[in-house]
Amino acid sequence: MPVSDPLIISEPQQLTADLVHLSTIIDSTIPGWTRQALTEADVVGRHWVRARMAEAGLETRIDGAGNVIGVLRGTAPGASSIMTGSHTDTVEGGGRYDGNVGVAAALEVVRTLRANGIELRHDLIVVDFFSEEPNRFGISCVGSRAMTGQISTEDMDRVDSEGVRFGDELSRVGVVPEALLSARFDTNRVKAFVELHIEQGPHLEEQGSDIGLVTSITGIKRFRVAFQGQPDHAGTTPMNRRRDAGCAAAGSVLAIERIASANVDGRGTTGLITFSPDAVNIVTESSELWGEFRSPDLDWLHAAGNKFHAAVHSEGASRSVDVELEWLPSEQPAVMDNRFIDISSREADRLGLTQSRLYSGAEHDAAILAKKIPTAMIFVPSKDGRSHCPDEFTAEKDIHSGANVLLNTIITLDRELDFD
Ligand code: HGY
Ligand code: MN
Ligand code: MN
Repeated sequence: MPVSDPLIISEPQQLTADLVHLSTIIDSTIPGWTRQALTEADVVGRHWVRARMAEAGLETRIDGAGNVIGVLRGTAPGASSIMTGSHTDTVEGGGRYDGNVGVAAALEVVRTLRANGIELRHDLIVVDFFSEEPNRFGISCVGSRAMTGQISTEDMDRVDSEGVRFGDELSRVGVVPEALLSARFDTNRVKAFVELHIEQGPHLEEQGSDIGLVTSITGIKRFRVAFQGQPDHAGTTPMNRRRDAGCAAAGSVLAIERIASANVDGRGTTGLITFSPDAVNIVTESSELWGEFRSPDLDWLHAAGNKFHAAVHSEGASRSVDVELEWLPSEQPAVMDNRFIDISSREADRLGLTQSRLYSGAEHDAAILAKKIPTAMIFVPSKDGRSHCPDEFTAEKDIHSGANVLLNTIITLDRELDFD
């Protein structure tokens, strides 16, 4: 097979313009760039993405799980597909690049293929996955889980701290739970998934690499802990007569830090904590804590979970505080496909880009899809390793380099791998 020069994306300014436009569809009452799933801004954003897909020449639809899908038909009727994409929902007060880069770059890949008259043999499916970031019901990657049958009826019954049911909240934004649960793809027909994403950490910048090739994606164990003590007067109740739920929660926060710090790849975070009542002169009656452990090592994650279970019960028992520990939907570490990594590596070389291999400490739809479909991820550097904050930044030239690697990886996958 003749090896031609790598293709270069045709309209990098369009890719940049798409990112700029997406950054205007936000909840402007919150500092940073906020387009959280289950909000109006997210609905508007995803419809805008669908319109851009149609302009790029894709057949578009929104599936039962809220995923925005565009298909560029291949030349071999009935051939299996290659999939790419990412997400456009953000965390609260997040940045402009997390997820958005992978969706905007996928659109530019399609425009470039068409502008150069290149027809793939396989269908190319571009997806803006619904609700990638963890929501207040403790569920992340909702769209990719639905697409691959990794979400259940029980998940629809999860409630937030106000008692609102997840299934009801989905319906409010037009995603019908029954349709979500049956939005499953025939994953045997999708032979490759490739996602471009910002690194969200400092490794590439430290290494001076243009491109990151992901070897595996971290596993995650998320939890919610409810502590139930007793409200008492803050001045008259001796310290040894208290059932202080706040202190049990505080001890558990420090246990998370202690457990995770004991391992170089261990991560432990308390993301949310509440005390009730909300008063300076009442001993805390109840407290709720949400957090997570992460590691690429499944055995470490299990061990961290066991240590945390022991720690929260000991923090409660020593204060006569009742403890309820709930494990939320978690994710096992995901391994990327070595053949695909090698193809992206070759393409990065041909494009004259420097590269490193690394594991991802961030979660991605790719981790969900990798459980069913051979998958690869391409990273581009994040300034100062910052992400999930308004300062998140990736230089335009790095995004364009990443889009070029994505483009040529897809072309090579289409040509080299025998999918059928
Ligand atoms: O939470 C994560 O790691 C990802 O950014 N959703
Ligand atoms: Mn994120
Ligand atoms: Mn992301």
